[in-house]
Order: sequence, then C-alpha cells, then structure tokens
Amino acid sequence: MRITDARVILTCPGRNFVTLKIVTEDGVTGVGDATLNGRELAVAAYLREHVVPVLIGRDAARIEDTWQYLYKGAYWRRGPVTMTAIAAVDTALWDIKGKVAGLPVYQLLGGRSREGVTVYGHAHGETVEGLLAEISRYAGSGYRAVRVQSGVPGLSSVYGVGTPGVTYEPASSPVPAEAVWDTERYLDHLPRVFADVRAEFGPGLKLLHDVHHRLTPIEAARLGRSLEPYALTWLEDPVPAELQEGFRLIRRHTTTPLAVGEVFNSLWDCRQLISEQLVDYIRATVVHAGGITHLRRIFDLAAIHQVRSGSHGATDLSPVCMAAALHVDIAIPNFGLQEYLPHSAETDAVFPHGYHFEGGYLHPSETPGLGVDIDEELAARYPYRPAALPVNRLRDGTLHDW
Ligand code: GCO
Ligand code: MG
Repeated sequence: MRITDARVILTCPGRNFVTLKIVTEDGVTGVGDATLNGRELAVAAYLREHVVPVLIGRDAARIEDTWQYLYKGAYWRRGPVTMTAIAAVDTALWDIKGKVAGLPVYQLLGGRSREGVTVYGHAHGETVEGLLAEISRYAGSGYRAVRVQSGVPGLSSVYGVGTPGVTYEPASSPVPAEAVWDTERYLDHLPRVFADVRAEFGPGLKLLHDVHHRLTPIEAARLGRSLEPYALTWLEDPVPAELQEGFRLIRRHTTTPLAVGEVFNSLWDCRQLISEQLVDYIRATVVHAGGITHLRRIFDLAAIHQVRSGSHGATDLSPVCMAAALHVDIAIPNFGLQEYLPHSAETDAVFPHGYHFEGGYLHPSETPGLGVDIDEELAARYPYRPAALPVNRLRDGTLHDW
C-alpha cells in the first residue's frame, strides 16, 4: 500500500491550522494535525520540503518504521517543529491503518479501557461573580472538571481571562500583544478565589488551575500549599519545566497535584519528571509529541510510575488532534483528564468529525480510522493569517513567562 500523495493544507477558519493529508495508491486517505501555534509555517515548510518528498512511494502500513525513519533519518532530533511534523505523518498513517482494518483507531490500540473520556473546560472571569457564573454554566452542561482562571486586582489583563462565555484566544495580532505581570498580587489573590469557588460548588467538582510557567519553584511551592484546602485536581505548569529537578523543591512543600507537559515534544522532555514521580499528570499530546506512536510510549512510562495522562486540548490544536487524542485516551490504562474546548462552527465545518460530547464525557468516533477529515475546498476559503502568541513583562519591563 504505497503512499502516492501527501498534501500540506493551511487554513484559518478563525485561527490557523496545518493539516497533512496522505493518500495511498488504493485511494485511502489519512489526516494528521501539524499545527504549532504561532510557528505554523515552520512545520508546513519542514513537511513540504523535507518530509513529503521521502514519503512518496513508502509503504503506508509501516507506521513504526516510518516514525524511526523520520526521527533517526533527520539526525537533528526532537524539538517542536520536527516532532510536530513527525506527529502529523504518524497520525495520518494510524488513520489509514484504521480505515484499511475497518476499525476505529482505539481498537488497534487495545480497545476501550473506559466508557467515556472525562474532559475539562475553561472557566474564566475578571471578577469572582463572573467566574462563578461561568463555572455554573459548565457544571450545568455536565462537565465534571473545570479549569479556573481569574483576573488579578491591579493587572489590566491576565492570560486565560477574557470575555465571559467566549473561548480565550491569545494569538490575535501578527505582533505579540504585551501584558504586565505581578507575581505577588497573583499569589495573594488566587487562594481567595479558590476559597469562594470551593464554597460555592462543594467537593464534587474537579477544579484545576493553569499557572502558565510564571513562578519560581519556591513561589510555586507557596501557591500549592495555600491551595491545599481547596483540593485541586491539578496545578498546571507552575514553573518553566526545562529544569526538571526544580520540581523536587515544589514536591517537598505541597500535596497539590501537578500537571506539566503541553510544551514537551518527546519522552526525553518528561522522563525525569515521570520517573521521579515529580508530577501527577503528563500533558503531552498527539500533535506536539510525535504522534500516537510516541505519545503512547510516554504514557506507558507514566503508567508504571503512577502518573496519569492529561493531554493538552486547547483550540489551537485542530479537531484532527482532538479526534486522535480521544482514541488514545479511551484505550490507555492511566488516563487522567482531557482538556476540551469546542472549536468554532467554522472550524467544525472545515474538519467534519464523529467525536461527540455527552454526559460530561467525550466519545471517540466509531467509524474506521480516526473519524475526522478535512474539507479541502472549504479550507481554501480561509487563507492563513499570521498571528503571534502574547508576551508578558514585569512592572519594570523585564520579559517574563506569559
Ligand atoms: C492550555 C494552554 C493553552 C496554551 C496555548 C498555546 O492549558 O490550554 O496553556 O492555553 O497557552 O495552547 O498555544
Ligand atoms: Mg496550559
């Protein structure tokens, strides 16, 4: 089953997505997400210039061999651009294998380990009142878990907080938007917010919070400890995670569970965090961590260290990634939570898919393969538009993590 064509498709139905579509000699097609938010064209060029030419003529059935061929063959290993490109090929080949077998991909991964995929949504509010209303909306529509992001008094804008009811969209202008950050105000305010939220919703609702890499280890330890009374399911990206042993310090001080890994691209980025049990959830996902083949390897390592999955699923990951993530989520033994934000109606139309939300769970498609496609004609009506992620500065102008 030779590969005869591989197309890189850029589209912007509200935000930019890069998709790889692989076609075999029998006319079977498979799709993979190749979107790297803010750096889309780098992956598109990597695929077009360096990957597509060597894919043509290869056997589409050889998923593992193709993964090794692209990883080892490049010589220059890892990194977000390379691993996102490999992920797109890998995901498309799993899609093809499922279609050829007549089975949804999760059946090829060992079948169901659960009835549905528990997801969390994003609640955000400038004020506590607005936030409580947002959380009620999620709880009312069946969500069992909600990420809680709040405005901070004295700061005019905070990552993750925007118009109530509207999905937060950080990549809007071609030049990065700039915000001002104040760690002390944040550390002072956030525990008060969680006190109100927990008092309002009781112990049943899972609560999460994303710090977005803005603290040092000792600040993160302080925050984790001050949030302990409110029993978070996880505190996400408390510090930049390049320094993996930095998590030992956080762990010494708090029992608040930690989730890390949305910016990781390979097993090597999270090996120490997992093997030393320094985190509780690993947030690597299909599109940025080498596809289904490599993600499963990460989650298998996590399983033997009692670390659970918590895959990234923001709206800058396309429905192709979401479809693939759900097949992994439903099959692995150590699933934790899946992030899920519905895409816009335009995006859903460009990427017709069979996964659906019901009873607080997402359910993967039952059709052969991934159960997602791209409507290339419709996609062509939404041309790529440059959009940059924001930056954050301290009050004195120092560049900080956002
Ligand atoms: C999350 C993430 C996102 C990222 C975005 C970057 O937890 O969903 O932190 O909000 O910032 O995906 O492209
Ligand atoms: Mg995050």
